[in-house]
Amino acid sequence: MYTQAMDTGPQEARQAVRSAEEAALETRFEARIDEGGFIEAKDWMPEHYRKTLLRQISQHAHSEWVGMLPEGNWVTRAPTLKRKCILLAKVQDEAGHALYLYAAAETLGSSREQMIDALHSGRAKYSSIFNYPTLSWADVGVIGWLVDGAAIMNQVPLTRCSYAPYARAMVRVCREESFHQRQGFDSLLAMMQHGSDAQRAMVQDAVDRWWWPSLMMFGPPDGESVHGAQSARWGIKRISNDDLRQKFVDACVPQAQVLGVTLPDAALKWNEARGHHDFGVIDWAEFWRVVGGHGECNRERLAARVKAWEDGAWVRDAALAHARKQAAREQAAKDQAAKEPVA
Ligand code: FAQ
Repeated sequence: MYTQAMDTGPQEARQAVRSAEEAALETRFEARIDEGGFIEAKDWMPEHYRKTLLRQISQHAHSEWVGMLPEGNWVTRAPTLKRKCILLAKVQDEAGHALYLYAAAETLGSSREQMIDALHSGRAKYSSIFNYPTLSWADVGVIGWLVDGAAIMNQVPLTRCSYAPYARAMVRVCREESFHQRQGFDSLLAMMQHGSDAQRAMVQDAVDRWWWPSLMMFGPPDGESVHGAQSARWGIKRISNDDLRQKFVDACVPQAQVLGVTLPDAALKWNEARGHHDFGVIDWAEFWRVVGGHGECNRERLAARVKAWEDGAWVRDAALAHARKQAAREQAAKDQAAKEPVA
């Protein structure tokens, strides 16, 4: 094959040599994936692998970024100073997660501006869960318990993702998410054990509204997951959408018992033969409606993000102007030092 290519024109010959080189690189890449190794930002990778990661990591970053809004809504209305401090720290953590993830996505060749523009123009996705409203203080606890709980279930396997910058970001994110999950559970437990009947009813109402959307966070059923099989083959996703969802349901049932809340699913019951809980049918039409931009809060969430970005333009401009001045001062000092005679 190589010799045949050499017989053709110079352009085709170059292409054939390049593709022979690429084939060798691809073989090395596949071998590294097969042995469970990691790919670093500067390593060669197939274009489809790069694009898949960029899609998933930027969506993940957008989710953390938009995910600050539903809880941020309650910072000024937290019931005690302690809960307000915890909530402020949590919302700041989510901003930090978005920043690690945008930085990881940037290693794949997209700029922060391009990603933000894709989010603001509605071209990029973010998790469906953040398009539901936070109607009461109990929603904040339930987000910690269920939403952060689902996020951890999904993200712990991502600490072993084949793309090393994403895997490393996930280690820190998961540590913080597990703290978030526990603060949510603790807040709900306080209301359930020491609260009034009205507060207990408020917790149950929040659980009723957030349970099914939390199950949707894991994505469509495996049979309809467009990217699932290829991402599993590349070691990006280590556990499938349905298997993660099942693990989440199994973990939540005993936690709900400790809290004293009822999960809103009449079909939920232990299946001895499977060693798992059976659960009811998810409303996938609702999921796709929300993903498609028609959830209760899609418009409000995007408008809030765009406004924050526009309102913050002067801060970015000031930071850039400061950096430019600093660099000019450092350069002037270096130039001056170069001019001074050596003693
Ligand atoms: N919402 O073929 P698959 C958090 C899309 S962070 C919206 O199965 P894939 C922290 C999917 O993108 C929560 N869209 O896709 C926090 C694809 O569309 P595309 C976010 C969804 O990528 C807590 C199409 O459906 N976590 O909560 C959703 O293999 C509290 C077909 O789906 C992550 O992003 C959805 N729920 O698997 C913050 C984790 N599900 O791209 C604040 C990383 C699916 O072709 C407060 N991401 N889609 O246009 C992942 O693990 C994966 O991307 C999945 C989807 C599992 C989400």
